Amino acid sequence: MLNQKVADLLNDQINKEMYSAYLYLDFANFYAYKGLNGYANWYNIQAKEEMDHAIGILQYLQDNDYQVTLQAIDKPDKELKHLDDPLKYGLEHEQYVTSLIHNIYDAAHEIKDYRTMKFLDWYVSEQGEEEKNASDLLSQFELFGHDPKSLYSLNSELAQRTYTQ
Ligand code: OFO
Repeated sequence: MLNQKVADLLNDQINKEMYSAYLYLDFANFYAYKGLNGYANWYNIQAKEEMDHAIGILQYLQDNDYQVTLQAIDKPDKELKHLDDPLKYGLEHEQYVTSLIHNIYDAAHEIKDYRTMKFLDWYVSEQGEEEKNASDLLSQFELFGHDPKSLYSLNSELAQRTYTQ
């Protein structure tokens, strides 16, 4: 049986992961409109990964006999004007999600819920990778993105990303 507080936090996290997916679809949409299909591709795949994260938590709760309640997903609220806006918001957002995952981890740790801690280990590492990716995307853009030829190459590189489950 899962502790109620830990389980409720996990339940909320499903919504946060779905929101992340929605936010990244919004970023992809912005880039598609701007003609940067590589960046759009990167965020479309990121959105799929976020949905996988949500479903992973849903599955964990179901496997532990918790009755999941799905909540409404908020509208993405970032105003996107400049080409680097999604990259800046993306990094901030990943840092925020890391803090949420750590918060659940703390709650599990406090009550010696080793099963949930082990389950969350993957999410802790994943957040490390995602923060790094988000930070690399931003710094590459700041270094090279203002020159059209370099932006073309960056965009072409991001077009190569493929989705693996
Ligand atoms: Fe769900 O991985 Fe980042 O946000």
